[in-house]
Amino acid sequence: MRHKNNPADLAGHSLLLPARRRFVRNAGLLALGASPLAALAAKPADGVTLADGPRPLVRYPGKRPLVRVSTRPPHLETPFAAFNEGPITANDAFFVRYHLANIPLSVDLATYRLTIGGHVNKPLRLSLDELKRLADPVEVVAVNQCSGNSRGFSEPRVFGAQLANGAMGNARWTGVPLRKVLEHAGVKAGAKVVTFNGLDTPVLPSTPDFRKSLDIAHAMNGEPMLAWGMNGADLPLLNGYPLKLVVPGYFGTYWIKHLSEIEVLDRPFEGHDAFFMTKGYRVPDNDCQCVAPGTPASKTRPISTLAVRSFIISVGAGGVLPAGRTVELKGIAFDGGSGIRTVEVSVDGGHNWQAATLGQDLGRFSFRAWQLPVKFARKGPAVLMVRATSGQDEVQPAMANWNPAGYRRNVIESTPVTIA
Ligand SMILES: Nc1nc2c(c(=O)[nH]1)N[C@H]1C(S)=C(S)[C@@H](COP(=O)(O)O)O[C@H]1N2
Ligand SMILES: [Mo]
Repeated sequence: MRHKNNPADLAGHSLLLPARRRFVRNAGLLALGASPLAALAAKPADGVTLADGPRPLVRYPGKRPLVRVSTRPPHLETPFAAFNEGPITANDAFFVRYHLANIPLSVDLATYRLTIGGHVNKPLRLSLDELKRLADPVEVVAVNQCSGNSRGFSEPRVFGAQLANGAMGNARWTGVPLRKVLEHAGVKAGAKVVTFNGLDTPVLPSTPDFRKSLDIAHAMNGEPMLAWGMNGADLPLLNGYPLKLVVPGYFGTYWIKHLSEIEVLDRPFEGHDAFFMTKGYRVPDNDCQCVAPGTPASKTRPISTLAVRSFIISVGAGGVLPAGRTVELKGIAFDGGSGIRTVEVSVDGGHNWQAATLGQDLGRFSFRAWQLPVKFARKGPAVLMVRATSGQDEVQPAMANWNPAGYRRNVIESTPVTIA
């Protein structure tokens, strides 16, 4: 059976489905503007029709029309053309992903508190203002990408939300390093992992809460951040207002939204609460994080860093480019934190490659813009391709790596166009 509306990112798990009923009650509030824009509902919003059918644009509070993946809970993709606006993704265009139907529809800062507890000397209970005063604010530009971004192109198909390429975005995050907050609480010797939870909850006790964990060394290395600012504004509600864990270089699954609870453990994170670490969001435990297409993975580990990727965004599949004139091809590239070394473009289906010019460096966790002027001599069909190499010499594969959950896709993209 296809899990057409299954909100889970998890291959083959339908346990979250009962959570829908509660959302129906909430839907009237949050989704005031969520009725599909009638005129747009019939045709795909972004030229992509995956096997689940057309993907209409829908409008939610604080958002421009986004591509609907599912509504309960909201799962929305950025229309791909929005990436053409520059290497920073606008807040109102940023994708939205939830696992649990009971999501906060508003957060009152008068009562909101972040608790830090567990294996610490001094448990903390902080208002947002207290958190902001705890340390000097820092900023990082970093890509938040869903593990299942582009999953819908997996061949053979895999379970889970059938995503195209819009479950990613790049923003300037403002907050305080997680390390500073943990230092204030005083992590005790023997600490192993730090767990994170947000204000959204499951409807049924049998549904695990959405909690994630980081090893203590990672939590303390200065990179993970508790962010309240996104591109100079408050976080949009749907992206985790008032506070989000930002884990630069790591997949979005770790970036807990509406962050309200941090707990330090002196033991491994296990059991029902650890479902999204021990059962979900796992990849084959090997270098390519892949298996032969259609086969199960015998040994898995939690997903971690982003794979190197690049996209052409100035023209999409089926686009038309002029012959005999210079055309500026533009796009983006990113990886899990070593930065982008080179971007190469082919306009002849992968026979010849030319180096593109890289745009401004916004930091090693950011989208890196690229551009390349090209001239097509002949009219007719052409296949454009783009391939990035990371700072640690990771190159995108020519053939897609496959795994049962469709995670971490980073195959070299091909864009068929017509030269006219
Ligand atoms: N509280 C909470 N945080 C969460 C999730 C969630 O379901 N609940 N989903 C995670 C996943 S899998 C992704 S891809 C990102 C998406 O972030 P965004 O909705 O801000 O784009 O949020 C992460 N943080
Ligand atoms: Mo995700």
